[in-house]
Amino acid sequence: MEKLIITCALTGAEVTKEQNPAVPYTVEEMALSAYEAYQAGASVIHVHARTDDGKPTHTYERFKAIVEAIQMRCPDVIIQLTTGGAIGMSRDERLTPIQLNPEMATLDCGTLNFGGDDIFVNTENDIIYMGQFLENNSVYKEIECFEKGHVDTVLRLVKKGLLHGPLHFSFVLGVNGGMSGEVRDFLFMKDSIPNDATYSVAGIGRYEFLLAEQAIIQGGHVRVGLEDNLYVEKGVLASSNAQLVSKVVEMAKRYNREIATPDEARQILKMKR
Ligand code: KMH
Ligand code: ZN
Repeated sequence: MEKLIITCALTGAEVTKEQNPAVPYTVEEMALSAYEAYQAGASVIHVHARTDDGKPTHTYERFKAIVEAIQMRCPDVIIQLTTGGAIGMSRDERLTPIQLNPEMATLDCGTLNFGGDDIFVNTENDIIYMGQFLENNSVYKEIECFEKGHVDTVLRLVKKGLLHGPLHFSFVLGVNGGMSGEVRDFLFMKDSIPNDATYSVAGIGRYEFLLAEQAIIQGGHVRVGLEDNLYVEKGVLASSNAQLVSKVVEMAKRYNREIATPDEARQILKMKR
């Protein structure tokens, strides 16, 4: 089996220090958290930006500061910038960090409820516009699918020649409003993508380690991190992003899956630059 690519989603846009004090906000906190996660075994760091007091922000300057601080501590790690941002941001605002010419970025591939009154809007035209923007700038896409209809949309757009491979999916399962993260949900998603596509699984909340284990067994890849889940086990807050990554590394050892370095991850994902 291929080596395991671990992505660490440091902070997202929704979770707060009130929920878990380890959630990073400042540039320094992000860089340190990324470094610890990288040391623990993460080869990809998924980045959102926050202001020092924790509000989601999506400015070029803030992303630049975060990217430079992470690159200083771990020069070879793959930095994956979000184009999802936070609920309510416009298409063009969401593409702002792409001005930094990142190696990889997310492309969210469908609209869904996001808890309460929130709707995470990704219309078909948004997907085409943002997807083509990434392709035209040679930014590797990680295709975020929160339910099976999102996978179908991507495959249809690829068939029409509007989006292109390599196809690397991220199944984000367990969002309030999206598909749940039971094993059968994951298997359905995994079996719905082309044989030559790659995938990673991000289980939200209590699904994080259940789905990490499934992905390890099935030859997929894994995303963990405080963006997705605040607990290292039921009722016990994670002390850091690295602790969540370490738990996956331990799990992988039990199934004899070796952990990919960033360069090995680039090869597995067929990233060219
Ligand atoms: N914060 C969510 C609304 C992504 O990073 O691409 C969107 C999100 C997805 O986190
Ligand atoms: Zn994200």
